Amino acid sequence: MSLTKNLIAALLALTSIGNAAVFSYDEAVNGDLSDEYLLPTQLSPGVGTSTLKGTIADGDLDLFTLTVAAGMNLNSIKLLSYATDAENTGNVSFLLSQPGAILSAPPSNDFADPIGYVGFGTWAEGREILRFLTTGPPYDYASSLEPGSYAFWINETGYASTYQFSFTVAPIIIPEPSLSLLASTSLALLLRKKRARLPNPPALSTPH
Ligand SMILES: [Ca+2]
Ligand SMILES: [Ca+2]
Repeated sequence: MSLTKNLIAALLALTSIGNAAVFSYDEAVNGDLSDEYLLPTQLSPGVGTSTLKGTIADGDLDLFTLTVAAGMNLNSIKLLSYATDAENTGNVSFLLSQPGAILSAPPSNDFADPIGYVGFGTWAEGREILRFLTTGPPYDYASSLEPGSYAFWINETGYASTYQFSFTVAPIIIPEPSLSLLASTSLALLLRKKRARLPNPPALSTPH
């Protein structure tokens, strides 16, 4: 695909997401993320970096669905900040996720279905979280997530904690074939044509 075609594909992808823009969701301003697993808070990040800030404590569920538009990839989930009990700074909260618009079952401590998860705390501040999400497809240490909906569940069964995540989305770019690949392909075709034109070697006569 030429550079121009790649550019057009990126522009079409940008158009297809309509008015989707980066979001900045703050529970203190926009309200607590849903506790209802059948009605998770809907978030649709546009191209760029969106942020989500909230608090979680035992008894609270923070459930949201992130929808990555066609032609886009989610390339990063980063923990920007985390604060928890001052005397238990090693505490971790959990970010869990399944592909789909909602979780496959109500959130519970004995959630049976496969679900990607990562325990995040101060250890993860400023770090990429997406690559720590495990286990099971599509999360096996993936560096990006394809277009589609992903149900997320932030869980904390101990100390009240605050978190801030960023989500970065970018258009899918199909890589250009490299010049060296083009050159080697052309050379191979040329050699094949030349070989086809060579006359057959004379048949060896058998001595009588
Ligand atoms: Ca909350
Ligand atoms: Ca909540």
